[in-house]
Amino acid sequence: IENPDSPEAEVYWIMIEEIVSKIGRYDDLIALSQNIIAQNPRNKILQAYAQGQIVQSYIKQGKISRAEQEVKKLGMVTDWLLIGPFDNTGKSGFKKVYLPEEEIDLQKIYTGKDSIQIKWFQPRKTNLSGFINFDAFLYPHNWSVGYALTYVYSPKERAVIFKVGADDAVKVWLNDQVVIEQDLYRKAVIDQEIVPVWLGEGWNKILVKVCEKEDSWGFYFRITDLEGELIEDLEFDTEFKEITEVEKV
Ligand SMILES: [Ca+2]
Repeated sequence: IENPDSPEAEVYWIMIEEIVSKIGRYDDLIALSQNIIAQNPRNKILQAYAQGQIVQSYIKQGKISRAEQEVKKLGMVTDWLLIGPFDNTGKSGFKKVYLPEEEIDLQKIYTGKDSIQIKWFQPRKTNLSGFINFDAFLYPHNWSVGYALTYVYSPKERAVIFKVGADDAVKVWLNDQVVIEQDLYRKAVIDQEIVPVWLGEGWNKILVKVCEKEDSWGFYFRITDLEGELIEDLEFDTEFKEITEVEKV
């Protein structure tokens, strides 16, 4: 890809990715990806795809510590509490307001899908790629709804961009305001949804709802500044926080 900012670049990239990974030439894919990133393209989606490909290639090669180093450059949010499953029979769950949308009570036991007793919990170990894999932690998987919760601390108020990819339908609240709402059933790719939001000074609450039909289930979540660069001074924590009312834009 000679010019990463050309409109065709993303299409070429997806084709190249597919061919090269099919024949298992991960070193070539890593070199190609590094080349794109080194050109510092204005096309930040392509840059993120390339960085994601470096991570995936190292995972496929079994180079776990390299993958861990590289995934840090994407700024994936991996510190979450989870709860689920709630019911999504016939894709009915997206519009249903389950209790985690109305209250956060980390000790309370809720009644989920099939009358299962569930509560918020911290997953033991999240996926190396930054994908929050609900399949690994919530059961039953099919026709289910899961929630993830985290708090992000910003030392000042500022505009940032939430970049989310989900399998399948996804809804995201920032400080109890809906900022992403996508009732689509599809595979997760990083940066499917890109939305500028306003973080308040101090702790901010992020709640993610993901509805599942079948097969894989989960989401990617990362935060960048408006130029697509990582923000170094954000902190994440899953202990309950009272959110003070912040002004929204
Ligand atoms: Ca799915």
